[in-house]
Formats: sequence, C-alpha cells, structure tokens
Amino acid sequence: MPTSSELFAEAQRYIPGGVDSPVRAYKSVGMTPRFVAKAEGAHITDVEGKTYLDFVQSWGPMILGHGHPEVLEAVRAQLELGTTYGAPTELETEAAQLVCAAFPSVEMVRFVSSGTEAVMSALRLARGYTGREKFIKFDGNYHGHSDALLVAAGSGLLTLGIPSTLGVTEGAARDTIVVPYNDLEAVEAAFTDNPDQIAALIVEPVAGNMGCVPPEPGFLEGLRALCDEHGALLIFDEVITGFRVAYGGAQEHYGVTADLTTLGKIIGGGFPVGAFGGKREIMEHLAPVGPVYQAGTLSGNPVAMAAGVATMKVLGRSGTYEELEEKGELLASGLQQAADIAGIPAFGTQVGALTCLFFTRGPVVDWKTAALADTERYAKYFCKMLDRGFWLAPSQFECCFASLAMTRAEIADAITAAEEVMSEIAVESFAAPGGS
Ligand code: KE4
Repeated sequence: MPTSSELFAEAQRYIPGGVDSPVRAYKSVGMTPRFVAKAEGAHITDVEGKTYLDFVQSWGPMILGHGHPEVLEAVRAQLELGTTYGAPTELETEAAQLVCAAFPSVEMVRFVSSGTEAVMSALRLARGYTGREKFIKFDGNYHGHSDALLVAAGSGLLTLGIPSTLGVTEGAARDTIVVPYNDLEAVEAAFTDNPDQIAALIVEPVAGNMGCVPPEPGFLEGLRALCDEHGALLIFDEVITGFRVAYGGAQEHYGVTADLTTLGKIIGGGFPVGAFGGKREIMEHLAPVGPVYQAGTLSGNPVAMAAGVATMKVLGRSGTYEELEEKGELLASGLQQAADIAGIPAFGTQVGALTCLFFTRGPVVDWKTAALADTERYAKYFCKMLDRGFWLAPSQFECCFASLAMTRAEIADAITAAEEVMSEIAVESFAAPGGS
C-alpha cells in the first residue's frame, strides 16, 4: 500500500494541491496530509494503517459516527432500487417533513447538493422576494464559495465588501456588506446607511469557520429585531449548527427564529446534501411556482435522501442532545484545563458538541480577536495530537466536534494526550531563544 506521501505526490499531478477542498491539504499545519483508507464509528484509519479518534467527522456530517448500521441499511436498500432518477420520490418528501418538523420556522424546504448551493440559492430567493440587492454578512463567517459570499470586510467597518479571492469581480462583491460578528451597532449602521436596500442578513448563529465563536447574549435577538425593523430577511446559515447544537439547530438552542435557514452536512448522513427552507410565502417564490429560478440534477437524490432520513431519525431519539452536550462539555473543559495546567494561554468555546480551543488568552468574540490566536502553536498541538492518535482539524479556525460514536473514556484519553502535548509545548516554548 503506497504511503500518504506517495499518494499525495501522485494526487498533485492530477488535482490542484492534491485535494478537492483546500483545507484538506494541511497547509496551515505544515505537514503532508494523511490519506484515509477507511472509517468506522468514532475512528478513522489512514493508508499507513494508523487509526485515530475522529474530531473532524468530515467537517461535521458524521455526528453519528462513520458507518452507522441504520444509515448503511437504508443506503444499501436504496442502491438496489437505483441511485438517481431526476424525478420526484417519496423519500424527498419524508426528508422535507423531518426538516420542517425539526425547524418550526421552516414550512417548506428545497434540497440541493451542498451548503454552498443552499446559501447561494437562499440569497437569490431573498433578493427575488424583497426586490432588494444588498445583503449583510459577518467577517469570519463562511457560507460556501459562491461569488457574493467570497468577500472580505472593506477598509473601515461599513464600506461595501471587497473580493476575498481572485476571480470574484468587483461587481459580484458590490452588494455585500461585511461587518464584525457580535457587533449589533455595526449592523444597525449598515441598515441606516443603506435604507430599504438590504434584502437579507446572513449569519452563522454560532460561528464555526473562525473556530467556534458563540453569539454574545442578545446578539441573535438583536439581529431579529433589526431585520424586522428594516424589512430584511434574517438567514441563519445552519450548515454546521443544524442538528448539531440541537435537533432544531441554533434556532432551538437560542429561541430565535430565522426567515430562511440553510442546512447541509449532517442532513446528508455522509452524502452530498444541502437544503434551504423557510416560510411558505417566501419559498413559493421559487420555480416552478414562482419567479426565482433554482435547479439541480442530483438535488434530493434518493441515496442521499435515504442516508439523511435515517440520520435525522436516529438523531430524533430522546437523550441525543443531552449526550452530545455532555460530551461537548467534557471535551471543552478538559482541553481548557490541559492548557491551563501547562500555563499555555488558551480560550475555549463550546456550544453543544461544537467546541474550539483558541491559542490566545481571549476572549474571542469575532474574527479580529480570533485572528490573535497563535497558529504556529496550534500547528504544533495538531501534529503532536495526530501522532498520539487524535484526528483534529488542521486549522485553528475550524471546530473540534464531539460525536455520539465516541465514548466518554475516549474523550478522556484525548484530554490525557492533550495534557502531555501542552506540557511538551510549554517546555519547548520556554527552552526556545527568548522563550516565554
Ligand atoms: P459546502 O459547500 O462545503 O457543503 O458548505 C459550505 C458551508 C456553508 N455554510 C457553513 C456555515 C459552512 O461551514 C460551510 C462549509 N464548511 C467548511 C468547513 N467549516 C467545509 C470544509 C471544506 O471547505 O472543505
């Protein structure tokens, strides 16, 4: 069996960077990515045969663990009947019913094949429904790679966005307003400076793409009030938080209702699924009922729907989110304590089974404070934990997920490893020239 290094070299001949999504290239941790051979339950195994406890879970989807028997059974049964028809199936309705039951604000839902597609479509729908063109997003929030969302904060707080990558045109970025997360005053100013022009405000109700950054008390409620006051739609991007922080996502966890909700990851049960949904009055603006066009060849395909339905049914059982909250708290408090004992400045966050340990004293409340984290120290932590058999996100600005599949004993093992690693890092830092 070739090694990860050999596979990576070969992959780079045919795939840009050797990966189909940049974060997988391990650039920010400065090592060769591990190529995966298989995964089962809470564990993932690389081509060298080393097995790890999986805290990435494919960036969120595998909350049940890999290869859950009920998901596999549903998928195998569907495979015998066909994989995609490009025609309606009862499975799509069943999946839609489950999403609508979990999210009371969602009366209708449309399935697509990724979170990017869900957000892109929701934004187009919001613009079509309101007849307005601008929208507000938050610095440090990631909503997939459609042009209007690949926009960085302009200079100053309230200038319109600037493209954050080559290939996005000034025109595509022109209507995107970028403001700091957890800053209601900046949001209010954006509405005041753009009267009757803002179609929507999109937010990660718990930010998961600058590490895990929870909303400050009153932030989400304030966004709801400002959107109501200014006639804009409130879009909760729950691609990470949906069925993760609660069965009904952040809306259930915090008790704030969105006008449109985007979903992905977990609802596909490991297959490519995104979704966007909301009030019937808004959703019926979508083709073929209404004038806003949106489509997709593999949208709602039966294999993905079978996996998603099985996953949502398992998650809907009693005790699920109490267990996830307990495991998330065990993990977050243990990692924080490991850093504290070693005297390593660290700021831990946790919402349900969503956690992050920032290598900065904190508090971390937005991108500006998250960006103060010591990414070199995080890279050391990542590599040492990987050596010890723990599969963390290869970036300080991603989340560390607890899953139903991992046991409390396995989480305790990870914490013990973290205590060793933090101690090593502290010693190395002290021994380094000018070390502190
Ligand atoms: P996808 O197009 O990757 O399915 O979803 C885009 C997306 C939308 N909204 C939120 C809140 C998201 O977190 C994402 C994607 N998340 C990243 C990692 N945090 C996916 C990993 C990757 O890009 O490889």
